[in-house]
Amino acid sequence: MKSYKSKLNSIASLFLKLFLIVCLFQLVSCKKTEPAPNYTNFKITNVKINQVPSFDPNGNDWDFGGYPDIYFNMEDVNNNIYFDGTASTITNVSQFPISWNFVSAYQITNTAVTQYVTVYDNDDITADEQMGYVGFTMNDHKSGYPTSITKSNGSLSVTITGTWY
Ligand SMILES: [Ca+2]
Ligand SMILES: [Ca+2]
Repeated sequence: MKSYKSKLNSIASLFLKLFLIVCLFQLVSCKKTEPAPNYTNFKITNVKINQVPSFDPNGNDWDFGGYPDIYFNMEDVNNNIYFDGTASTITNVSQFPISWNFVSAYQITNTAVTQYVTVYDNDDITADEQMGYVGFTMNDHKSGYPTSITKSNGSLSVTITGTWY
C-alpha cells in the first residue's frame, strides 16, 4: 500500500514538473514574440537612378553632341511638384548609377498616394525634357517593410532608400 502511494506521488510530481516546464516554455516563447510593426510613414533619404532611356522619344540624343544633364522631381499624378530637384542637376551624365542624398529626408505621410520620381534632362535654351518617371506607392511595399525599393518604367530604373516610421 505504501509503495502504491509513493508511486502515485512520484507520478504527481512528474506531472507537476511537466506542467512547470510547459509554463516556462510559454513564458520564454512569449518573450520572443514581438508585436508586428505597423508603420504609417516613410522618409526617403536617397534617390538613385540606375538607368535612363538612351535616346529621346524621337530617337535622338538627349543633348546634341553631349550627354544629358539629369535631375529629378517628386511629383503627383498630375505633374504637381512636391519637391523640385532642378538645383541639384548632375551635368553631362555618361555613366550610371547616379544618386542624390536628401539634405532633409523627403517625408511621405500618406502612403496611399503614388509619388512619381520624374526624371528630366536640364536644357538651357529650350524647355527641360522629361526622360521618364517611376511611381512609388508605399502601401504596396508594407510586406517586410523594405528600406530600399527598385522599380522600372520602360528603360528608366530608380531606387529609393529610406526609413519606415
Ligand atoms: Ca536636351
Ligand atoms: Ca541638357
